[in-house]
Amino acid sequence: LPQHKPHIFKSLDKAGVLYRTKTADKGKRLRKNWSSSWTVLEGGILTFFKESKHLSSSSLKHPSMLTTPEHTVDLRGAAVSWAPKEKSSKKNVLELKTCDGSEFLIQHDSEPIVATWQKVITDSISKLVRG
Ligand code: I3S
Repeated sequence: LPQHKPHIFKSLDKAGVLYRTKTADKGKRLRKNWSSSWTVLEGGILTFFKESKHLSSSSLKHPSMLTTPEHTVDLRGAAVSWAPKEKSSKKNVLELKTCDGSEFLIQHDSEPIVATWQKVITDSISKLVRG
């Protein structure tokens, strides 16, 4: 895994599978479309990769599909918090708002997993503020 490309993983903060949906794009509300996603936090950027159902035979023939980000979120000026109840009927939901008016909901059935993501995203945002 990381051994052959250590420079890429040097500043990896966290990675894992989360459930997520984008709910706004530059201020425009979007219809929710929940899906699971391989999620990577690295260097102030949160990247949601396409979900594992895309790891089909075609993606094995075209390996670039395996690494195509679906959303790349710049955390500079972003805010993350526990989502208010009315945002979703799901449990353990985080709301991430970017400075350009995009919004995401992030969820996992495990509370400690979501709490850990909240902490690492918050830490990353404050690191960006400090420069
Ligand atoms: O905020 P909403 O509209 O209750 O969100 C639900 C919808 O996105 C729904 O899809 P349809 O609009 O195709 O019915 C999803 O299946 C639900 O998961 C969404 O609600 P939750 O409470 O799970 O975020």
